[in-house]
Amino acid sequence: MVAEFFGAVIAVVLFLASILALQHLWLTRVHKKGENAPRSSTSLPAEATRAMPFENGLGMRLVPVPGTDVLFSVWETRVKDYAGFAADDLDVDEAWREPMYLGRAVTPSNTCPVVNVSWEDAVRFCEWLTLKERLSGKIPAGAMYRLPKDAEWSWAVGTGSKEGVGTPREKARTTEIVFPWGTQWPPPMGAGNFDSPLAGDQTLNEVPFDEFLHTSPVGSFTANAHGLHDLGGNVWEWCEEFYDGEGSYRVLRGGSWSTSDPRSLLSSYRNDERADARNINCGFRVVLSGVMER
Ligand SMILES: [Ca+2]
Repeated sequence: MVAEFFGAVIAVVLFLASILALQHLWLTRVHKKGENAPRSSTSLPAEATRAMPFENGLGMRLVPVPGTDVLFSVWETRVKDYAGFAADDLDVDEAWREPMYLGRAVTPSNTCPVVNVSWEDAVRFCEWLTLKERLSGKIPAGAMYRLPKDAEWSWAVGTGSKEGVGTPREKARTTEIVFPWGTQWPPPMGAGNFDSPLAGDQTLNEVPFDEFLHTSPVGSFTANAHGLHDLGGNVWEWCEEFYDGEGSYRVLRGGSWSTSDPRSLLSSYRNDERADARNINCGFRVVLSGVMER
């Protein structure tokens, strides 16, 4: 009888402790999300600023980036954004749905960046979104969503003013050591979602660099000077250009959750991939053109 009583007491205590632990986890998450969410937004794209992003019909937030005449999405395109496209277009390839790696979901929540989308898929998403938002009056008739140009992405990451002319492959040959977070190597904690171990630093070999096994919800890490999240890490981001100026390979920038090599994380680095290839570490970010005065 006494043993049963104490058993019941222990069960109740364990139950309460687990409730408290869950509540703490939930509060931590909410707090973290709140820190990175822009405080206000506008429905008028031409009036967007860093402090007051344009919010489109999918709830994407877009901000101006000096040096360009486009608005940049502050986040990579999320699973839930892409799901809207897939619901409207039955020809969309299914590889983006619940991709797995090493027995775990690559995109465990619908606010993670969508992966397994080719350059061609991303371009079709932009065309779909443009049409949808023109019809609903969210954007003017002359405005258009598209992938960032390679040079625009450079302005976004902070190297735009330093780049000369040339193909993306040629521009990748810079010797300057600058990463999306600055000049430190290894990156400071909280700099982004990368892979562990980070090559070149043995002290980090035993320690996961971040809490995420694969992709992380967009906005989990601090924004850069323009208000953009995850330029370094999380997923590689398709850009509009050909890697060599022509051919069948397109540019990818920024590294991913599976990147640990310092060279691949340089702001100047360009990855390249066939326009029809789908990878579990590749996604994209959109820009909105045609709404700002040059
Ligand atoms: Ca990225």
